[in-house]
Amino acid sequence: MPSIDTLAVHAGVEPDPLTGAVMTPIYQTSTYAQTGPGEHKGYEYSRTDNPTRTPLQRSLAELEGGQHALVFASGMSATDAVLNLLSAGDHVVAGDDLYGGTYRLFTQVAARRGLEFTFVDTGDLTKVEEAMRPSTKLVWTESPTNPMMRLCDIGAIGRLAKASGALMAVDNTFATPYFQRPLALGADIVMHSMTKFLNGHSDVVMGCLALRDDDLMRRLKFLQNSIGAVPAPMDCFLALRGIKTFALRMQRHGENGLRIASWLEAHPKIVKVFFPGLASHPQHDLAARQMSGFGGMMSFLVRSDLAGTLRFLSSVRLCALAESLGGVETLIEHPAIMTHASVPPEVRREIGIHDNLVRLSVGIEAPEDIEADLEHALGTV
Ligand code: P1T
Repeated sequence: MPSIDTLAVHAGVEPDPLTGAVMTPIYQTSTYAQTGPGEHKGYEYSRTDNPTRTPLQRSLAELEGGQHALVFASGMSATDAVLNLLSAGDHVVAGDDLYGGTYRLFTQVAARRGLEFTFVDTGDLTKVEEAMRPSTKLVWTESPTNPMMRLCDIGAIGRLAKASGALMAVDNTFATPYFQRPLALGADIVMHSMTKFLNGHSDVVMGCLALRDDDLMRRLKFLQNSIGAVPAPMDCFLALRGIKTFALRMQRHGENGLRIASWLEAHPKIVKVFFPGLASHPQHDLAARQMSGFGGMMSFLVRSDLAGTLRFLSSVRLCALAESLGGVETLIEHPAIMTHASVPPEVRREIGIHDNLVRLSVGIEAPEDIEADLEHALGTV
């Protein structure tokens, strides 16, 4: 199998059959002329399939080492498609440290449809095992988690889920297939917010699911078409273009991530850095075993209170103070006020989202310039 560097450039994409165009055209059409009722070239209606979306889905399947992939209008709608495999009364074991929007979808939307959730630290296998019920149909994990950067043993949880007849899904947004391949480790479904590293340019909102099993694909494809939360052709084009440089970008995110995490850890204004590539991370060994690198995401505690932390965040110039992550530019944010505001304060405190916690998505700029910006802003603390 070609390396991921080659897959990023070529997987799924063929020259356009009509013109030879090397870049997949933007098929900005909702419908397709049929020669007779039901006689068509494989495309009937763009909610169902679109020729700019098809190569993107093939590319993502190959990048994740899957057989299939489906793209959605956002990461949240990709997650919702997985939840729609379940019925009222079914039970989900989910990580207790998740993106705030995922927690909101689970507790405020899916729970109203009758799904039941137990949130546990998926880094503790015993807790996952204890949470399983006969009605458990899905184990949902993030590894590393957003924003505390905790890991779970994907292979071990995959075996546990399989033994209970449940599906295991991994939100692989932070690690990306460049550093972690959950399907090969034993997961059934990989989910991505493609808004982040896969597209990489902070100009598209999109989600995807990658998987191996044909029957599961048939069920999810039915849901993709039935619910209709599909991305537009233009966005599929942009994502295809973003993926061309995916491997290069991730290599640089990884190098910069390790350097900035070490720099922060040595800084007197920083109490603690959460980054799986640091020897101080409690799951560093698991990270080294399960991942081929550590990416560019980290969080850290500023040696200050809320006011000092907000002063620091308002003082950055190069880093963008913004929600989201995984763009070529460095993004910094305050989880308690921004991305995880929908998690109740007592739950936030329990998982470690304190008022002095900052999350950093290290971009591909020169690392010394990122350090200089952080140094300047930390001077206000
Ligand atoms: O924003 P959307 O494309 O719908 O994806 C949701 C999502 C799912 N999973 C993870 C791990 C995520 O980080 C996100 C989106 N996260 C942010 C916007 C954020 O700043 O954390």
